[in-house]
Amino acid sequence: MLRRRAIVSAAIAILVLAGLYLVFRSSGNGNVPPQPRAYQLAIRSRRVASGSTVLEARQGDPITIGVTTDSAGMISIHGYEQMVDVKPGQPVTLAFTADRAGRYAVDLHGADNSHTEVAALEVQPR
Ligand SMILES: [Cu+2]
Repeated sequence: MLRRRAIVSAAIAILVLAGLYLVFRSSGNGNVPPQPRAYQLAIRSRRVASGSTVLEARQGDPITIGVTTDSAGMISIHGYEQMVDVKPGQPVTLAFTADRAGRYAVDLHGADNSHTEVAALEVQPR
């Protein structure tokens, strides 16, 4: 009888371990550690003159975005409440964690009251 109980216990242990393996394996990208992302945008005449217009990240990644412009105003990432004043030729940096998934407009709010989406931040869910 003891031997049979030992066999049943071993079978249960194997099933539990197999289940745990499947659960952890299927969690996929959740196991990828956050990866720092750095972007540089040079904006001229309210357009990205150099740099990417789509800033890609995965949820949890630390992000830095360096920006230079040829006009005064403010760079704003709606939905992330990230804002920084810009002046012609003076580099500024936004630094934050991409803690929300989705697509967010990176806007130039001009001192002349213009409002232009110059790029987009795209954050993939983790
Ligand atoms: Cu805006």
